[in-house]
Amino acid sequence: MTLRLFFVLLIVPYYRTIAQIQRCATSEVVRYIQLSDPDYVRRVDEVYTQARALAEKQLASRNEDDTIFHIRCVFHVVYAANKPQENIPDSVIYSQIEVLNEDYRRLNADTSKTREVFLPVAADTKIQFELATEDPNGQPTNGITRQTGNGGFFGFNPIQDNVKSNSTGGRDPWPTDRYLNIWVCNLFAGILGYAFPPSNAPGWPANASVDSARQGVVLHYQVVGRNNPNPIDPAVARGRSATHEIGHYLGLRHIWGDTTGCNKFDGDGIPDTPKQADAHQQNCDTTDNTCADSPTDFPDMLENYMDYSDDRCLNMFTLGQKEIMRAILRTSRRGIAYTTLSTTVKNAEADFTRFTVSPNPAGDIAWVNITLPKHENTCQVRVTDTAGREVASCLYTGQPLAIPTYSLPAGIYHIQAVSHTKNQTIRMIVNPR
Ligand SMILES: [Ca+2]
Ligand SMILES: [Ca+2]
Ligand SMILES: [Zn+2]
Repeated sequence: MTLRLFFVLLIVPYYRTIAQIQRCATSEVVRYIQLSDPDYVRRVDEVYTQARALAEKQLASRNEDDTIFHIRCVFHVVYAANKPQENIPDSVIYSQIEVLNEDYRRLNADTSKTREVFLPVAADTKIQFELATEDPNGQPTNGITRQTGNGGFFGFNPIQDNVKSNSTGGRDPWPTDRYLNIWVCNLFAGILGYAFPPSNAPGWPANASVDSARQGVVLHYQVVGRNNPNPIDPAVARGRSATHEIGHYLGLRHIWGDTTGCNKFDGDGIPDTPKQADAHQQNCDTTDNTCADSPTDFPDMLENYMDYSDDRCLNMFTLGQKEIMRAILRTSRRGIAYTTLSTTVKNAEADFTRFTVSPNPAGDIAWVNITLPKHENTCQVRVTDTAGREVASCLYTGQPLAIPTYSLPAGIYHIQAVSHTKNQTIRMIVNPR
């Protein structure tokens, strides 16, 4: 099948360097693992196939999915003791989170540069990022760890993946099924970053993936944030290496499909990204049109985050890419994000005529009653704890809805009801028993 072919073809080195900068080494590390673990490719293929099926279903349903995914991130800054500049300040990491939230929510200032022909497929992915507030032991944290490490004379090496373990001079991850681990270090040979695509197929036992301890993103310390005190090059100084690598981590492939030429299958496997013969290397030439598409021929989408273009030309993900990433967040990366419902509603009158939870404080069961707006038959009801974790989610269909509260720990919960025109949240208290 075509996805397997993709990886076989990957054995041909495809990349060039931009002024001695190698934008991303993800394909190289995947290819390398394939040599020692042939089943890795099958697992990645399987996950991608499932994600594509889910994504196609969502695109076809035409129902806007209002779920927002909030990804918990931890940054591990691993620096050489004699190179304090590698120990980037917190402010640079905050800037990186800001860039990610702009790019993934399509709030970036340069959306205005997206060419008109691509506006119909430009996407707000409704994926957000935040620094973890709780460490794996339940203790408060700022979501940043720092430690001295030793990547050797040339820096850490993507093929050895040595930044991800204390035993190899790096730092062990936090549980990769609960956090997006982002290692920041000096990377070998001017490589800006790399990431592993998801390989934990849905429904498998936890940790079934042989490389769960390696899941995450690695970034060169000089490409983090857009206020980096030592940017490696102005071409990549807007924090978009992280946008690109997290795209891989959430299942996306390079837009040109990692092999050169037009006579290949559908490249990245996503219909709304045009065919493209090769990566754009620091090139913002909007006249480029390297492959004929049918029925409509589009120019190359060099503003796509999954190309190798200059940070200054990148400004969009597509709807197809969005749905792949969201499908991955519902399956193999399910544990790393919590969800909320979008607070944007189409009607200014957001509250329901009636929305009650009783008793409150709750007994063993709390009853939800809602008066649905005219012409609406259902609304979604979600219960989340104060950390934003969803504890229940159901559809209200006009009948009183029972929320079993006897199994919930004591505390405050948010009950949010969302219909097409209304969006309201009520606080519910569960007392200690
Ligand atoms: Ca495509
Ligand atoms: Ca074209
Ligand atoms: Zn890449």
